[in-house]
Amino acid sequence: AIEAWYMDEDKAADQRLPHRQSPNVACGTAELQSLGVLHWELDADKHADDPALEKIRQDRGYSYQDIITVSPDKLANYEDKIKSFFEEHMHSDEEIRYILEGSGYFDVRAKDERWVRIKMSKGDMITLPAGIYHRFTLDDTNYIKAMRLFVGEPVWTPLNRPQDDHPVRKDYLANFATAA
Ligand code: KMT
Ligand code: NI
Repeated sequence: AIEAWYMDEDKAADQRLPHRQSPNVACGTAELQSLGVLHWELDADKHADDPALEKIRQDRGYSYQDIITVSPDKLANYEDKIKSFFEEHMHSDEEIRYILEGSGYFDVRAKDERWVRIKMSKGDMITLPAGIYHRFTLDDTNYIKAMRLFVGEPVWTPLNRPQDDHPVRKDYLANFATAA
């Protein structure tokens, strides 16, 4: 199941650590939804033939899919990729990931600029809306295998912050981030 929390401010510590505040400050489903972040829990062992996954793909128009494995020995240019995943960025389209094995963290910016860390593990599927500032890191297991989905031909290009004048960023702010 997905769990999310507001991060601590310890920027010196390893990005792969949980970075919880103490005591923990949870970020619930309703709050994630208000940022435009949706998630589902599926049976990852059935991902090759799963009516529940098929329904989500149909409903949301996710016509493309592939599988990415992020680990030191499975991903080409691992160090560069890890670095760019963790740069704060947005995309002009949704970022959709379905975790098949392993685990990792997606961090998203909440309305007040605080980071919310979303723990994703096997069976968790998430969509980040176009225009939200976010980043990704492995956790200390250094391994994740995920399905990437997309509406139409995929565009993975990260648009690093700041993107204040990007129309997709403006749309995002109009739709989500200013509504309390
Ligand atoms: C991304 O865009 O940040 C990734 O694809 C990370 C690996 S998928 C969990
Ligand atoms: Ni991204």
